[in-house]
Amino acid sequence: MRSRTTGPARLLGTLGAATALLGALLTGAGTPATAAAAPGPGPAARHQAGGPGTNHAVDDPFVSERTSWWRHDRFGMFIHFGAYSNLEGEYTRPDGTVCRNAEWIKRQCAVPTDVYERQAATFDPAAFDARAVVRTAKEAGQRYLVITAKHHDGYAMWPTRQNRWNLRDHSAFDPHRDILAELKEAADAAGVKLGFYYSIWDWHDPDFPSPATFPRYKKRMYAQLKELVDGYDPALLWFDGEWDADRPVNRWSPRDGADLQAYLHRLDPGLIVNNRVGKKRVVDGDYGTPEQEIPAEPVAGRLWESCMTLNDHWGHARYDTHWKSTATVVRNLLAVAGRGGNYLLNVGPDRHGRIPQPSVDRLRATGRWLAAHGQGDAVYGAGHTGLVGEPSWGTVSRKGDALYASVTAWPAAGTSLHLTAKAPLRIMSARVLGSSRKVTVTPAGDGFDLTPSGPPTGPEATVIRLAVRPPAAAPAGHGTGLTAQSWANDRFSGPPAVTTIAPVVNVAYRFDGSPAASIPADHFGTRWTGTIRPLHSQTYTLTTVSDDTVRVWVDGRLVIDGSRPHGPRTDRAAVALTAGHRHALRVEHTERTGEAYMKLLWSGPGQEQQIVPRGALYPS
Ligand code: FHN
Repeated sequence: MRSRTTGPARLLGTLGAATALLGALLTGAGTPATAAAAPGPGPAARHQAGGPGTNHAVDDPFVSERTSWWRHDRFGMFIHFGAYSNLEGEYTRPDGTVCRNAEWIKRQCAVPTDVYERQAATFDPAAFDARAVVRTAKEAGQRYLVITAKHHDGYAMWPTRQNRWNLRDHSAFDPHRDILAELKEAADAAGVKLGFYYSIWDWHDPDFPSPATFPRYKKRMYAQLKELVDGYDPALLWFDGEWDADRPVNRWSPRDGADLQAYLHRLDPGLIVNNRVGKKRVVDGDYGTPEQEIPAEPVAGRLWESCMTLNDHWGHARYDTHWKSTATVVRNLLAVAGRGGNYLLNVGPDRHGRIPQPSVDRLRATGRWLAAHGQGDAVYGAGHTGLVGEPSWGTVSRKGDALYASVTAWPAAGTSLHLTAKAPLRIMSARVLGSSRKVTVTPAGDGFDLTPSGPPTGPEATVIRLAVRPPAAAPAGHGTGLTAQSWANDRFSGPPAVTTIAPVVNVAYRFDGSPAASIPADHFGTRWTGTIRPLHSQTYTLTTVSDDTVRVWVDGRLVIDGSRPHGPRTDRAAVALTAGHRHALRVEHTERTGEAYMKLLWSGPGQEQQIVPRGALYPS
């Protein structure tokens, strides 16, 4: 976030035994990059596009300071609140029939625009209490908030100067109030991060539908985002409405996403942005956004956050009483943390601005569970271990030298829970959080049997804290990176135009960048050579994120072959490496035309996914 006072913001007039396996698990699931669309709007003159020599990758989101709070906090509150909330999920048509929907009610119920605008003019969320909202999030253990600043209906929840379709100029709400400013003030006071949801797809803006006027819409969108960043200093922006849609046709392109990301990071280098800033691809934004689902394992090549409703609607629907139980919420949160993700759980305030009591009750109960017996340690600052397999009886997260086995299927008396080790591992002790009952740990087959005694501590989950001694590691490396040779052609022909030492393999040239100012943005190639030195003897997963082509050799063997030109995608290879040994490494990337990316990550038992760090890389 911006290094500025963040006081009340006011809008001025902002991984058992390693198996020796060297093979390739090529998973080239990818979608071809779409052609570069028309350049984005001419953002303000002072924000020039990058151009040749620009690498838009500013850091590794898996380990950077910029994302550290987000990766630690794990659990956020989503708030869907807008003009649609005023209808509370129901629209009675002139013929007396009732149509039900929440935040999509205007479109799904074919509410005529003038009728929708008239109802919005009566919107008066006078009971919206920012401190109560933040208090509810804190009590839930939710450490960041993401509120809809503008949903698909285009209605702005702040006093934007770009139109009069907003809570200040088009409602019955007190024109002296600004709910985003109130929320910013309350969040700052409570030490809770604030983010804004912003829909790219806009059903209301008259310039959105036509190709001729879409640039004018984008210019207004940039201006609104600048108002939000300058006026409220958000920690993150949660884009949505990026997909190819109709009514109105959504012309948002990968190029638009690239331009917008560059613009936002020039506005605020500390900003975190989700993948819907572009087209929800592995190269867009800082993290993926699976919705109403939890990935079965860590997501290749990127951070991720599952967003979910508490009932079945995002916006308020007064008839929807299908609430998730507290146990479901807690178990979802533990599963998300154990797979290295975040959980963004939604509330939909009613037309008065109040969070429904059933939401508040479940959120408070979740917070009480997290606060009890240190059970929150299984979530906050915890992540994917890789040292053990994910069991059928629950989930396991890791925080330092502790594993948190969160049991959701408690064993019958005298029976045990099996934990498969994926690397040499010693369990030094085991105890149930919230119980003095004994837990016996017995080496068994490919891992350990945990035999607890006594009953579970509750219906949500019972957490067994295992103090572990992870596999011995080689001394830390002092690598300086790889030799990087780049050519102004995609055939590596002739002498390289540029040779440097690249600390890591982490490039996002997008549409306008290239390895050097002397190399044009299309038809170039880079070869990284040197050695990679792991700390552990184990099977690592090497993951590449690339566009247009990639090849990776380890100890002279081709382990990733993405030589057919492709759009942004991930490829993976399982590679056995020896602790402290310097394995020969060669990576080749070429760019034909359009956008270009190349990242090399690793993960494995006890190694959370990250871009292979500089200390493990040595130049040829
Ligand atoms: O269309 C929206 C929907 O209304 C809601 O905002 C969700 C929340 O992530 N996002 C879109 C559907 O993917």
